[in-house]
Amino acid sequence: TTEGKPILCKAAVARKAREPLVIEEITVAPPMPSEVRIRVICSSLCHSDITFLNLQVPPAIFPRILGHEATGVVESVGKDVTEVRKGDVVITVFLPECGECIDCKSSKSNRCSIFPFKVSPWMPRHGTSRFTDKNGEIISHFLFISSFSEYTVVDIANIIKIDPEIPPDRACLLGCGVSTGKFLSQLLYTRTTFLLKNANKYFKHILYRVGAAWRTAGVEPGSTVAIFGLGSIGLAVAEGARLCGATKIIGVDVNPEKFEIGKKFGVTDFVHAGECEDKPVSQVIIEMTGGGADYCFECVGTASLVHEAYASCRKGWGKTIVLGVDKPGARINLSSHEVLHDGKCLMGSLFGGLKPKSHVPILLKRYVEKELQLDEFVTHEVEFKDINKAFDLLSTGKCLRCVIWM
Ligand code: CXF
Ligand code: ZN
Repeated sequence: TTEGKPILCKAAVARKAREPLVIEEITVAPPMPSEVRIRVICSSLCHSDITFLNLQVPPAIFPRILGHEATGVVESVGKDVTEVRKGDVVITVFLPECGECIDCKSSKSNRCSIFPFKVSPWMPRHGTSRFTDKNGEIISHFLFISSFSEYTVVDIANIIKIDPEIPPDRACLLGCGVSTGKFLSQLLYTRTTFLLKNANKYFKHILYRVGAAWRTAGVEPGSTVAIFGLGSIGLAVAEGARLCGATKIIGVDVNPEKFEIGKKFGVTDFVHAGECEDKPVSQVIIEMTGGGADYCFECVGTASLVHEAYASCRKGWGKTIVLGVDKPGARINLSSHEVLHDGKCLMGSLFGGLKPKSHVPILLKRYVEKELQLDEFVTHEVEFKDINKAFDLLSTGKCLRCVIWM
């Protein structure tokens, strides 16, 4: 048994900014109290992995093991771990949920205050690394997960036990990007349970959509939605908006091929950014919606696009939601008068506002019941040794999710 001992294994190490990952032998220390060591089965690539590989100035940190959307098997557990045991199948989530603090207990928040989210090089609870290279040098963690390694150590606050029957290459998607976009449909679900006890099946379905829309981000039937960026997050948002009954779901992307795939998720109209005859995209959307979309979602991770999304939403009640991840420090430039006069709402949403431990299992259940799409996000898969191909595919926009098999 390897329990309590260091494990020698292979990991893809980010050694230098903008350079391919290097597969090398590393040592993974045993888990400390409340931590779990897992054997990674597979891991999907999220755009944040690329963003942080490409960082050349602080908070850039190298060497580092990237990767944060993973499915794995528990190899051993640290002291005080009762939630999972050796052999359990788990997925990782970058957002911690301790379940005990005032924020975890509140239904209004997904921001644990005991383990506040940050992009740290260390483990959340003990503030140290479990990885060393063959020269004994410390390797940094990423988003508390670091799944581009055959073995990794993750805090129990970042782990969700799943049904081992669920395909690992689908479950892993829910650790970050796809869940972030799915929040509309998730909220939809929680709203309905009590409303519908006695309704028949068909009626249930209708109310279930209506109730959700009414309660949450407020995407009501008949509303208009504009989605900037049709990657995994944007497409997941489109599906949520469709379930909420939005009638016009405008997808905006620089790649016109995204319209075809977008239709499968609910996109009804397409704006080809960069080809709008000198008109800003916001102007085009204002014309298409007779004054601005009710809900705009920035799903690219470009600060200037947040401004464009904000400008595209309707004065008086429009709501813009930032889901994309720009480089740390990127600024949004809004004039105080524009904000004052417009009367719009601008909000950010980490992990789509989902509470990882409570809500991800609901998303998984809905996937199993064929109510939510996951299969359609996986457009590519590669073996671990070819991990750099996944980076090429995603950074050139050729894939949605690429699964890396260990
Ligand atoms: C993101 C969330 C915002 C900071 C960087 C990482 N999460 C996952 O991709
Ligand atoms: Zn991510």
